[in-house]
Amino acid sequence: VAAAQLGPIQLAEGREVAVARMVRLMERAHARGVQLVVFPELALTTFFPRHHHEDRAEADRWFETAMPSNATAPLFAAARKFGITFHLGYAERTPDGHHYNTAILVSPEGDILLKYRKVHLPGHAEFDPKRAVQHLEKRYFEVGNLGFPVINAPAGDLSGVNMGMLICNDRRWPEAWRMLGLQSVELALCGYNTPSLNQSAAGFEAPHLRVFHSHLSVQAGAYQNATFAVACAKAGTEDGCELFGHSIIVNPQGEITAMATSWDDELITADCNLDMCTLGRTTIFAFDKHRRPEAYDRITGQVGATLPPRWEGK
Ligand code: CDT
Repeated sequence: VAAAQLGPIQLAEGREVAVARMVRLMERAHARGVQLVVFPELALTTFFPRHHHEDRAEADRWFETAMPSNATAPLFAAARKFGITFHLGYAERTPDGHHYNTAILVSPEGDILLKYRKVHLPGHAEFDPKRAVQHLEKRYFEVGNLGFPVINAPAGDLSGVNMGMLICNDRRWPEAWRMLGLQSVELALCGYNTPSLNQSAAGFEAPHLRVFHSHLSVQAGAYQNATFAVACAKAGTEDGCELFGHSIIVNPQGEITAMATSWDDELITADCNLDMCTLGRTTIFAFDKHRRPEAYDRITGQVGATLPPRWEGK
């Protein structure tokens, strides 16, 4: 598998610029024997939720209304030519006018094997004057309505791999990973766009910890659900805002087996022996033997945290 990290895509650059770069990455992937390529979240354009459009309809220009489209057809053609399965993140506008932050998994034949719409939308819905850079995902996207699907589908030499998807902020939520784990996921695919600086003006967070938290989340999610994971970033300075890159591939032990080191277009690859998923799922994380859902009622019954009762003394 490969994570095809993308360097920045500037505001003025059209989809054809990004797609041409992505096709070049697929050529390189093919030359290296890769069978499945993961592209980032919202891979076709700049990370537009950093820009405020008072009129939401103006943001429609960032959304795809068809997949494939004229602009994305070269990706599908390259997949067919090279026999590569690929994962693509993009902004989706449905025929009935709904807007989602979406990812698809596409077979070499061009079939959409799986579609996922982002559930955990970070940021805010209204312009925030305290922020140097906006993060308006809650303005432009609706919460995904497809759950966390996993599909058993052919990939490369294998007739069936259990594959599921998360998108960016989802990777920080153990509930999302567990939804995949409960469907025996073997390969979790996740695209992301994460700024190097926390712009919420709510306290200092060192840039190196931002990368650490991203890796920590993916490594923990992979380990606790006995799955491989590919987390693929957009990287570098886009519209003056820095995205931290550091794409990784992680094995079911939670180890990083490949990591991007540039802030540019970069292909990282790793071999995934799916037998490695067996140890975790038959021993420490044998869900059927050890999970206790009757004790987890707060996980689905509650959104925010309550306060614990006060100890009253003896
Ligand atoms: N794209 C995305 O989900 N990014 C978030 C950053 C949120 S900062 C408001 C992330 O969790 O990486």
